[in-house]
Amino acid sequence: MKRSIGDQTIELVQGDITLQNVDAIVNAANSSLAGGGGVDGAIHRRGGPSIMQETDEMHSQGCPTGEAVISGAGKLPARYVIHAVGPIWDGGRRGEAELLAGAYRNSLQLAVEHGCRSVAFPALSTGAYGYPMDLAARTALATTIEFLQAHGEPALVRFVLFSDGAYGAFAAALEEAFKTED
Ligand code: AR6
Repeated sequence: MKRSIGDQTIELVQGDITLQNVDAIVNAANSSLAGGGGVDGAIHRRGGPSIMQETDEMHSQGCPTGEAVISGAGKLPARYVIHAVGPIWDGGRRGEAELLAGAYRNSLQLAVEHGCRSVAFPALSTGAYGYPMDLAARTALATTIEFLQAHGEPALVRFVLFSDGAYGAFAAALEEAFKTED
C-alpha cells in the first residue's frame, strides 16, 4: 500500500527490515545501544560486527529514549543504520506517544542530514517494548506525514511490518490519516 504527499511516498510492506534496499534502515534499539533481540538482533547478525564497533566508538554514552543516532550498515544493503530508541509502554500516561514520535522524527531528521532519499522503519516499540500496535501505527504515520509536509524529504518512507497484524494496523491507520487530511 502506498500514499503520496506531493512527490514523496509513504509505503507499507510486509517483510524483513534487514533486506531492504534503501539508503537507511532504522533499528529498534535500546538506550545503551547494547544490542538485543527482535529487529536489533537481526540487524547486528546480518550486518556484522562493524555496526556495533562503530556505535561503541561514536556513541559510547548510548542514546536517550525518543532520540536516534546513525552508523554505517556493515554488510547490509542499506548505506546507514539509524538506531532509534522508542519508549517502553507503561500504560500510555508517561509520555510514551511523544517519545515514540520523537524517535521517528529524530530518525527522519538524521536521514535527511545524511542525504538519504529512502528510509525504512520497523514498527518501533511494538515488540519487546509492548507498545499497542494500533496506537503505535497512528503515531508513526502522523509523525511521518507531518515531517514530510514540513521538510519535503526524504522521497520515500517505507514501513516494513513483520506480521499480518502489524501490516493491517498500519494500513488502517494510513487510510484514516489520509481521510482526515482531506
Ligand atoms: N524486520 C521487521 N520487523 C521486525 C523484525 C524484522 N527482522 N523482527 C521483529 N520485527 P522489537 P522494540 C518487528 O522487539 O519493541 C530489542 O531487544 C516486531 O514484530 O525489535 O522497540 C532491543 O535491543 C515488532 O513489531 O523492538 C531493545 O532492547 C517490531 O519489529 C528492545 O528489543 C519491534 O520489535 C526494543 O523493543
